[in-house]
Amino acid sequence: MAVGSGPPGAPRRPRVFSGIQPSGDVHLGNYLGAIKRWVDGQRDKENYFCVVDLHSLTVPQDPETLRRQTRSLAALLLAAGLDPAQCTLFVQSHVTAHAEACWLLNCVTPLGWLHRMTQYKDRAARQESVGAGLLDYPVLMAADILLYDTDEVPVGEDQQQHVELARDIAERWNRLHGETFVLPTAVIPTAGARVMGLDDPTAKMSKSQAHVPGHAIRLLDDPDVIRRAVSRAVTDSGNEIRFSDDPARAGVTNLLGIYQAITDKSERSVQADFADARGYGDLKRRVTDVILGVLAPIRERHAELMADPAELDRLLARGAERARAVAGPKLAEMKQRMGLILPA
Ligand code: AQP
Repeated sequence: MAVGSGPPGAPRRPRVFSGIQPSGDVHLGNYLGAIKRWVDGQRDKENYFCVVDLHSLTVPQDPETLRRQTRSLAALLLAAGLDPAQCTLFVQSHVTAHAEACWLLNCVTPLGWLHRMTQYKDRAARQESVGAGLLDYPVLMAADILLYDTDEVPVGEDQQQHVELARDIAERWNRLHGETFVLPTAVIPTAGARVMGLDDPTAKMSKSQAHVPGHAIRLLDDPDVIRRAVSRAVTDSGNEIRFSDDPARAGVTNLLGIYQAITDKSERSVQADFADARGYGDLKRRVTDVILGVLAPIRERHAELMADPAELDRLLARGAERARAVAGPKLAEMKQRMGLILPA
């Protein structure tokens, strides 16, 4: 069955859209908060997954590096288990409707809504000069989501506010221009929604820090690098292996959370798995084993896919074609509702 279609007369399957930026090195937080959920849920829904290269341009990029990382990320998503027969995988800039829809949505989005976004405030505070694109980032994200009549947006916790903004923009547009958009909902995983840095378990594991030794587990890291990073992860001076809300025990809770998100177990059964563990050294060894177990095949498959860039480009071209078939008519409807004339 073609992606996006169902048997004639069947009810519409829930539509899923999510994206990931090709800037920086993809880390375990990106995998557990987003990619793994995309892979696990792809059978039952109609899925659109996007390498959001236009979003990456909101901060300066080296062109050659960005091109390399865009292909590498697409290969990584396939290596992690996205199946082109179950989902539409494409590069954002290959579907020009995203940038056009962003402009139309800009014209109905109050500036104050954008100034309130916490990610904008955090990132702007870290930069000397702030481009308009950084402020506009969530409107482009709203365009990504709304063009596909998306019901569900599986993301990590840090993106929840942006999905809520997309919903607000959709509601405002529907009020001003008539019912056009489905109102999307963020789907946040119960485990892995916020993987914390190994070097500082009070701060989220983050791409912009992924180069700092010991901060992140990058999906393509060597097993030895991963072993070393986990063995040096910040914990505390105790020896009790259980989940806790105590900030002083955030390191152990983070390691248990990683183990839980990978194994899909409940907190109770994760704690049972460690009932016989001898101290934090044992905890770290077992967490390393499950991480390596899931990442080793991904690394191997990624290398195979990268060895055939022409096939990868063909897959992405097919994905973009399928995405255009959905986004194009929605953009035309937006233009028509705003009073633009369509070319003859
Ligand atoms: N630490 C995390 N835990 C769980 N989920 C996370 N995500 C990001 N960090 C974590 C989720 O990964 C998806 C893709 O994110 P993105 O492409 O928007 O990522 P980013 O913003 O480039 O990456 P970082 O690491 O968040 O970068 P920094 O912090 O450097 O700006 C999203 O669903 C996101 O929620």
